[in-house]
Amino acid sequence: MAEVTAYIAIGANLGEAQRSVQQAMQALGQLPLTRLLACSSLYRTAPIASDPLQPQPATGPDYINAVAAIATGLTAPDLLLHLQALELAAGRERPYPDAPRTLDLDILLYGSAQINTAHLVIPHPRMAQRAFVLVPLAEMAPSLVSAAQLAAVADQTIEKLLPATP
Ligand code: PH2
Ligand code: MG
Ligand code: MG
Repeated sequence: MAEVTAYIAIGANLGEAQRSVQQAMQALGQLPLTRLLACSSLYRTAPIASDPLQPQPATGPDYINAVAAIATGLTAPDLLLHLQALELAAGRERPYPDAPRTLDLDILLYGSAQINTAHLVIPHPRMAQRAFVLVPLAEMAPSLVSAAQLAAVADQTIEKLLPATP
């Protein structure tokens, strides 16, 4: 199968979050049929509720977020399975929606694929609402994010923590 460029959002806000994000970047490059192409800087971000209609603001510790670009021969469903295995290996538990987590790995884009199944929706359906995705993605792939998209999330708290180290 031909290689596809995929963008993966990485997030953690439990345990040694910075280390988890950096280790996840390395682990992505070691997946079968996969090379790490680029990593964004690491960002510290305030928690955002997944459901924008949720009445309570999101609570919990700040996140460390980043985005990685990979070239992969894995299919999108196989890539998802590998990401879930990395999350589990990092001690991920899911006690309730948006619970603080040791590691979250979300497929943002998989080439130009549009996928809509029960387990996988690509492009990621909430990426355009999230500064913690758009800002690191724009750093790595400016053509994928418009100025209007960045302006729409400019009220969200995000601070660059560490420069990119692939
Ligand atoms: N992930 C979520 C929900 N909210 N907020 C921030 N700042 N960073 C995240 O990675 C994040 C979030 C669901 O996966
Ligand atoms: Mg997520
Ligand atoms: Mg996730």
